[in-house]
Amino acid sequence: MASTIETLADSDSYEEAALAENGTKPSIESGKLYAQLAKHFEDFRGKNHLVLCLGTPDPDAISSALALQFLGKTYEIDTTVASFVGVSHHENRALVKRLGINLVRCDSDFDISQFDMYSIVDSQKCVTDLDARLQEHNVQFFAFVDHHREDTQTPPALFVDVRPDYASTAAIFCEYLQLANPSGLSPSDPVQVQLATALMHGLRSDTSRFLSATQHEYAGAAFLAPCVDTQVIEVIERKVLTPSMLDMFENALVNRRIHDNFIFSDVGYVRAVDRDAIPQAAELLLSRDGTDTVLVFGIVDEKAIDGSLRTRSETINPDEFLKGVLGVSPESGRYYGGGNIRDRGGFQIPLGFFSMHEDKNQVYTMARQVIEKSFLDYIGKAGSKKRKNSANTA
Ligand SMILES: [Mn+2]
Repeated sequence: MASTIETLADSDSYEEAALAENGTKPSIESGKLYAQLAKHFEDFRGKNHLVLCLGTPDPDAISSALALQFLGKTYEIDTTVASFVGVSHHENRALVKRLGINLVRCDSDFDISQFDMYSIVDSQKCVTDLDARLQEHNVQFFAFVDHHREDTQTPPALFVDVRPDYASTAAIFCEYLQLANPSGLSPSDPVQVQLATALMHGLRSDTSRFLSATQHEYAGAAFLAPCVDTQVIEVIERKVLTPSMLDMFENALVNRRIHDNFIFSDVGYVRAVDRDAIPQAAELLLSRDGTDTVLVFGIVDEKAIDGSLRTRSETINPDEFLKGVLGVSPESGRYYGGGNIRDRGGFQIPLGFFSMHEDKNQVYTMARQVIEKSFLDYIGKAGSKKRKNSANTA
C-alpha cells in the first residue's frame, strides 16, 4: 500500500515538474511567429532600423523596443529607438536614466533618410505623424508587435504579431528572446542585464506589479529573473511626487463628481511634463471605497484634452467603453481613445480651433461639459437631470 502511494506521489511530482517546465516554454505558435520574424530580419541584414514608441513612452514600450533592437543585432541590424513625445513620468525618466537608454526624440527635423525599415511596438495604432516622410524615403514598415486589441485597420507591416490575451508587449518579446537564446540571457553581459531589467520593469508596470499579469508575464519573468538587477528596479519604482502633481491630485479630489460607482473628475490645465499624473489621479480616486470606475481628464499645454480611465469593474471593457463614449474623430477617422480589455484606457481630443479662445475658463467648462455628457449618456444617466445635478462629492 505504502509503496503504491509513494509511486503515485512520485509520478505526480514528476508530471508536475514536466508541466512546470513546459509552462514556461513559448508555445508552438509563438515559435512559428518568431521563425517568421527571424526570416524577415535575415532579409534586412545589415540595414538601419527605426523603432517607434507612439504616445508617451512607457516601460512596456521602451523595453519592447530595446528587445527588438537586441534581437536585430544578431543580423547586424543597427537600431535607433525613438519617441514622439518626451518621457514625462518620474518612473520612466528614472528607467531611461538609470539604464542609460538612448531614446531619440522624433521631431520635425528628425532625419529619417538614414533608415531602411521601421517598426512600431506596444501601440494599438499603426499610423504615425511620420508616415508621409517614411513613404517618401521608402522606409519599409518592418514589424508591428502589440498586446492591445487590433485597431480597425490591420497594420501594413511585413511582420505583425498582436496578442490581446497578453497583458504586456514585453511578455511577447520575452518569448522571442527565449526562442533566440534557449539557454537564457547572460548575467555577465551588462547589455543583457540592462535589457532584462528593463523588460522586468515593463512586465511589472503594465500589470500593476503582476497583479493583472497573465501566465505569459510570469513565464517572461521566470526567463528574465537570473539576469535582472533588482536594485535598479527598486530605485526606478520609488514614488516621487512633484508639487505640481500634488496640485493635480488636489484638483482631481475637489472636482470629483460621483455617479453611483463611477467617478468623473478633472485636473485643470496641465503642462505636458505633468500629463502622467492624470492616470495617477485616476488611480487615486479609484481607491475610494464603493468606486469601481474613474475617468479623469486635463487640458495639456492648452492644446488637447488628455484623459485616463481606470476600472476594476467586472463588466466594463475600457477599450469598448472609451470607443463607445467618445467615438471617432471626423477629421482623422480614428477613435479618440482606447485601452486594454481589463483595467485601463486613455484618450486625446485636440482642442484645435477652440484653443485660440481667450477665455480659458470657458474652453475648460465646455470641454468638461461635452466629455461628462458623453460619459453620462453612455452609462445611461444623462436622462435623469436631477441625478446629475445632485451628483455628490462624498
Ligand atoms: Mn503595453
